[in-house]
Amino acid sequence: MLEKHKNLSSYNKNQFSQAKGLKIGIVKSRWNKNITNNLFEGAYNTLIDCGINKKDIIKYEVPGSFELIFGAMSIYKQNVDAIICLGSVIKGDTKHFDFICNAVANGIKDLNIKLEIPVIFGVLTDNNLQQAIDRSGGKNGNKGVEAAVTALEMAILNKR
Ligand code: DLZ
Repeated sequence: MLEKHKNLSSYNKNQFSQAKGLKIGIVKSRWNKNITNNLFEGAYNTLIDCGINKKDIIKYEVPGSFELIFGAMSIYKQNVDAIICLGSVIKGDTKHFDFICNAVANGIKDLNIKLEIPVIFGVLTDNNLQQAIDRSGGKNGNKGVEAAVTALEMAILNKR
């Protein structure tokens, strides 16, 4: 079980010496934008820190997490080496949370089967706003950083 306050966002950039020249797509959802903007910042800064050129980071924005799948399909046409999907779904009073979470997780899984590049699930699925804050640059790190690190590792693996 995840330690309650563990920060999982540390990485060693030396392991990404082969990342130079990779082209990475980031699709970010606008819903809960204070959270997703922080996820984006974490992912973007991590890519730059690991040697990705600014011009090789392609950014798309979509209305909500449900649209991340279509957004990823569109960004794929830009010949990217990996796609990072960033969203934040926060539980409300209805079943919407379950439908969106399941659809997005399954949709991104399907893209990983269909496309020949990795598509990373950087979507927070939290019970409340505080959990989302804690995981988007708060005490539990930044899921955007983790998504970027995962994208680089998988893109390098795919190039071998
Ligand atoms: C409708 C909706 C709701 C209730 N909650 C969220 C959320 O917490 N996070 C999120 O990313 N999107 C949410 N949406 C919007 C849906 O993802 C989608 O944009 C709409 O259902 C339109 O397809």
